Amino acid sequence: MTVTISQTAEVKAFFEQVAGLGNDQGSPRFKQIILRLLGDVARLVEDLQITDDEFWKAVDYLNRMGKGNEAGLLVAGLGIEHFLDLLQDARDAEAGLTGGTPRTIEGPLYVAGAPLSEGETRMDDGTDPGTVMFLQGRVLDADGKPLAGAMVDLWHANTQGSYSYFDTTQSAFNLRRRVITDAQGCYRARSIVPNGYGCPPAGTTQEALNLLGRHGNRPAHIHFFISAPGYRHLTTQINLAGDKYLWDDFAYATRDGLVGDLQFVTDAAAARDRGVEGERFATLAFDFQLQAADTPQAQARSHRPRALQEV
Ligand code: MBD
Ligand code: FE
Repeated sequence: MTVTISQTAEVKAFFEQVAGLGNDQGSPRFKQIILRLLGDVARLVEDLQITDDEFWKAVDYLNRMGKGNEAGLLVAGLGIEHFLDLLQDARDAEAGLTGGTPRTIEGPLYVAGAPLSEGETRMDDGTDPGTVMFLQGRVLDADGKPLAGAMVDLWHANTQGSYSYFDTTQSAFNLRRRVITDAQGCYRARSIVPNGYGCPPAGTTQEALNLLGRHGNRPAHIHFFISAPGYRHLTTQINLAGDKYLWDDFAYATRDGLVGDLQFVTDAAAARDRGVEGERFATLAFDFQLQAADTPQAQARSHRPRALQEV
């Protein structure tokens, strides 16, 4: 027989006391969340008959996860960050907010304060021997009208699948830039073709994925924050066609409408025209379409705590 006590008046009253319901200090919202969490954890422990060893292993896991700064990676790998997108999509559909480029997860590797330029930029510092990539496109409104002066804030990994700042061997802001669209709504970036990301093999996220029988890889991709006054902030990505993980992404970020098709060019004259050494480079064209903002807050990204690199 499974013994349960979580629904008894005594235990409920105890958790209410723990959650601060008996005082008028603190935050009512935080109290509400903690009360719910305590009750749900208690039910989980009872229903699955969580052993002491399992419980304390989980507590130790959380300590180790935090020490490795992997909480953001775990919520991506467990599909919770993607679930938040699905929930927002459903709320938008309910509210009649449709159209535009689909959103997808930010992930844990953004760094604020990247170099800012008008119209075009070069993202790589020249040290990575990857294939040169010319990325360009337009930012459009819901009717397809080009938006001049939009902010395109983009970041991606190097050919090792690593991101500058988190990979301290890369130069500051390598492969991270902000570009303001020109009068035709265009942005242009010269960079290198990225490789997919893999979770640190010895980290706590991979440890959990192993117990789920899953890998920790993402397809090659480029992240974007797109914003413009009067329009709804867009967090999204281009995931690259041809990658073996395109539709087998450990973070579930690939979505219809967010697949980018690199065109590889082998042409010595064209390479020389573009200032590329050798004869091979790649191009990628991708337009973004923004919804109109229905509130001022809708124009801004979430207040998720993010890394900020001082220069
Ligand atoms: C990444 O590069 C990423 O985009 C996500 C979502 C998670 C881990 C690494
Ligand atoms: Fe990423």
